[in-house]
Amino acid sequence: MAEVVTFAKEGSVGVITVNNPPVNALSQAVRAGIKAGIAKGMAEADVSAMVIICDGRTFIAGADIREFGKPPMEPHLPDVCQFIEDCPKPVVAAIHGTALGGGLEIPLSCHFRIAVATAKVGLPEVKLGLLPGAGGTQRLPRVAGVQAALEMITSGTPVAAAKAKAMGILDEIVDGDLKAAALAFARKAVDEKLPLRRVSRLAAKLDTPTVFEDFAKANARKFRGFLAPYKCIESVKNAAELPFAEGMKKEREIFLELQASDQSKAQRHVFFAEREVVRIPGLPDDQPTRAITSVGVLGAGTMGGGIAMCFANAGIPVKLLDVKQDFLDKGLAIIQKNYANTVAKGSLKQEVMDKRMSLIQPTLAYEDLKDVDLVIEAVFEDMAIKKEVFTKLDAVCKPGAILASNTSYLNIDDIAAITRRPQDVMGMHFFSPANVMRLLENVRGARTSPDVYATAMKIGKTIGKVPVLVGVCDGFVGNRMLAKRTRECGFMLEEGALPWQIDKVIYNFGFPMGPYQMGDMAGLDIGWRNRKAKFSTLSDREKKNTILDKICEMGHFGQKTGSGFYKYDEKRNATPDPMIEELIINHSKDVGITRRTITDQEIVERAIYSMINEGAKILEEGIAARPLDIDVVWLYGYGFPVYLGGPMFYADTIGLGKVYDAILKYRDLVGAEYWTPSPLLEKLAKAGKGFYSK
Ligand code: T1G
Repeated sequence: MAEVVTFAKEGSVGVITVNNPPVNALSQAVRAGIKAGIAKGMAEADVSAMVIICDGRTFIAGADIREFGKPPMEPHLPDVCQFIEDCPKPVVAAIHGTALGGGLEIPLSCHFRIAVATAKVGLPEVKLGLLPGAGGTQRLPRVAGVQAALEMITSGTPVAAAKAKAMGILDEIVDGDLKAAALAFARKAVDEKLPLRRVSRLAAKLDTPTVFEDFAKANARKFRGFLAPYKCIESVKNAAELPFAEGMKKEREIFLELQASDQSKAQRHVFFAEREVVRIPGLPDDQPTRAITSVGVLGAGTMGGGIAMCFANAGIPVKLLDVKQDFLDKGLAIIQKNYANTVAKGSLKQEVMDKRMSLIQPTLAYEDLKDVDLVIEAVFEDMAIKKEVFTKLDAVCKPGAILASNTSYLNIDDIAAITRRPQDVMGMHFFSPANVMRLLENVRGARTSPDVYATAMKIGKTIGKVPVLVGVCDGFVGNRMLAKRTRECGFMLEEGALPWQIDKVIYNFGFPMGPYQMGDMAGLDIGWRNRKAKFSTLSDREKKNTILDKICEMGHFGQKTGSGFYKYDEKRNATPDPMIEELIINHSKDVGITRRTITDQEIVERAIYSMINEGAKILEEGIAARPLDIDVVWLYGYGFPVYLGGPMFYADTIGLGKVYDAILKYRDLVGAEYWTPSPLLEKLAKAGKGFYSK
């Protein structure tokens, strides 16, 4: 295997080059190689200074995350950093790409730091449920100040080189060849006897005496439920209050505590899952795909407009078709408003908005879709209409064009069957708002060809989505599992819970909001329409659970009508509605259920374990290939808390044995019709295994 770190002399400068593709992660060999390089430069009399630089597309992108959870191997990164800082000869870090995590902690322990203008530097450890564990929380405040360090470390967001220079992190922005500039800087440091800036000897400037409390308070909502951000604040506080060595010692203790935490294990799982999910088991990574250079979108409504924006944002021209001009006008007006809002917020330039708008061409004529490579239909959720649309598309679109439906639950195989090209038909289920939500469920039909769904996975990534490949069933993966949570929450309303209790429990579990607040926001009429559409498939008890029907029959659809499960003031602030409480209590009487106290724990178990059990059935049926597919659906489509890793990872964390026992408990309480353990879950639980530890 090629050496991951080399040492070479360029005149009197020792150049330490890291070459550990794909991102120069700080594996044990890289750490040892850097330390050996510094030792070599120190020992050789004709070496007067050193440069640390990287081959490949980026400077070091951090510790090797794959090593976490394994026994730590020397040399430990904090020690390598200290070794660099203590070097009596100038050491210059030469940065390109993204210097992240340990990849910034190494430069912070160097005496000088230079970068190309396109470089970015950051400490993203918090996104992995960690904190910078090699001096980042102690050195960054010393060069950039406490407030800036708190912002960088708790957000994990990298900063561009120019801003990093202004913050005092970088000494120079380089034009032209980075290595040549680094050699020149190193020689200058020697010739001009520049004092070696050892960051650990600087003081961390406090912006205000209460900066830490103020920062924690100001970010409470964003940090809700997370452990790591607060530990980051604690460690930066140590940098301001303790001698460097003590601060480092405490940083290490906190790092090890976080690394061992369930939250960090979950967040590291998510990091790899969102990269693994686009790989389709059984298909080679280089599976041929079809070129998508132009797209047609049918339906200029909320979903169609959002989908059109996704492609325009990626520079792909879109033909947006609808049946009436005023539908098109309305749709384009909404798209225009969405972009204008982003421009107004300063996160989109006007000329970019204009370019994107120009890429979206409205049309009333199917004929205009004859040359597109992909069509995504987002018309009314009615099978007859879908079949009519696909018949027309099949007649108009060129051979090889992919025809996709955005349906959230209708059967893709039935739609494909009315075309002459079932192998080119699939589902591409976007989540509302389509231009914002990152999840894309790519639904492969029984006859969809592999290169078609491989194309959908690839184009999904191109437009910035996290695509998950799923199979055909009612609700695919996300909505099928959501239906179980909805059912159980509806039953608990009948049995003794109230909407606000359930919402509080689900919110405190870590979701952005509870199911009833969510329903009021989306519009109860949507759920009501779905319930009526599926009424024949419901069980007797579900049919008799008419709480939602009663609320909707009064015209209470939620925020948009001023009341739903909650009452809303003019600012849409929600308060529990006593009328709803009375309606629910009377409903329990009507269906002969004696209300009882429902504990918060029961709410968590019935809402979440019902989904876990359904997820296990989805795995058994092959609707999802892996548990990580299900986790990614819930993380990116429904706001499942990332620090729990998704429903299947969470199940492993609490233990499938515990989940299984609870399922048996609810089978006795609620009925086997709803709570029969999935055979896969039962087998894994009895074997003491998990979905991930087969
Ligand atoms: N360790 C191991 N593998 C990594 C990795 C890492 N740090 N970063 C990326 N990879 C793999 C990734 O899994 C993928 O593998 C391939 O590289 C390309 O990545 C002590 C403790 C650098 C911005 O959190 O943000 O330092 O799927 O698809 O879109 O204080 O990777 O091809 O097999 O993401 O161009 C802190 C994490 C670590 C940075 C590049 N650093 N990485 O994005 O490519 S903790 C991070 C990224 C730490 C110290 C602490 C991105 C990227 P595969 P990719 P990309």
